[in-house]
Amino acid sequence: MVNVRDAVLEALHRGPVSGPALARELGVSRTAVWKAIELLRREGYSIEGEPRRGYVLAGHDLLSPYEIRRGLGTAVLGREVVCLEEVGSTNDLAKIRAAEGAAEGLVVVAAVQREGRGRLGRTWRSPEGGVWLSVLLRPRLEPSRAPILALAAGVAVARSLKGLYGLDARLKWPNDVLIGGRKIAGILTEMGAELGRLDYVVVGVGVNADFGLEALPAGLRERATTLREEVGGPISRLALVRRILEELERAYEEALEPGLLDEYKGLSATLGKMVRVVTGDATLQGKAVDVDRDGALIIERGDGLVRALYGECVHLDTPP
Ligand code: BT5
Repeated sequence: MVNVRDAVLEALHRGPVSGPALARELGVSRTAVWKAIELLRREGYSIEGEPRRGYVLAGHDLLSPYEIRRGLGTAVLGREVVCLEEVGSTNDLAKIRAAEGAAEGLVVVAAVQREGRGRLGRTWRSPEGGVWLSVLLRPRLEPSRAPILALAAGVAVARSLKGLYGLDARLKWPNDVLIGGRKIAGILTEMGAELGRLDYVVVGVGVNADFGLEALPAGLRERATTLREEVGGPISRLALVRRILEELERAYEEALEPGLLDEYKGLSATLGKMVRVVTGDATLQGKAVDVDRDGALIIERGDGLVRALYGECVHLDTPP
């Protein structure tokens, strides 16, 4: 038996259609069509009834597994999609699902995160209107090579913002995404390893998308920006989620090729700058001169070259 709701939704996506025509096409009663329309309206779809054209699906930005997967150009990412109105952190949920054995390609999306996380125990503000998502990967990689996936994710987000909005995103090492020096997106990569083997990598991506700066705390507004501010109009989270998944899949496939690292370096806002990188026990200061194949930042000091594998990077010649 056809699921009338799904069939009606699919038909509405194709274009305006009258109730009687829909009923005929689906082989169900007009009441069944009408009930499906009401159900979809309650779910949040805006469906107008126009005298001549029939039912018309108006613009919407619903984050649902069906909408995200519809026309999604990926083979692996998004094989399973979980959408939530609210969650603590999409990364935490993806990690729980990873431990339970979920397959590669799981995507978790939330409209709001109550406890969005940044790197090194920091907080990530995640108000309504943003794109907050996590992707589960199960790469065949040495754990020590995992950081390269974080760089690849940065490249993927930069490509998405360029492709959809023509914005010139730059990457602050390791992978803050900046527009005009202000942070628009952040990436949190977490891994699970066992016996020297990577079990999973969860790539969490947060993009300040369809909200204004006033939704962020005053202390962040100087250093942050959002797509709504940059583009000057509403942003479709749905289109952005799809694009990010497509670009993530592509960058993930290319992660081990030298071209990706070159592209990362070309997008870098850090290389060539004087930086200070605070790692757990050391502070490294000097000129950022390179990023190596493990994703480490190479810093030139008076006494030679040093590597920073992780840490908080501050650009010293521009305001942080
Ligand atoms: C990051 O950390 O930039 C990684 C952020 C990853 C967020 C995604 S959302 C989906 C997934 N689920 C999660 O729980 N997390 C991931 P870091 O480099 O540590 O930057 C954190 C710092 O950025 C904070 O200390 C603030 O200064 C600043 N910040 C916080 N929220 C921000 C926002 N919405 N926009 C710009 N800057 C922000």
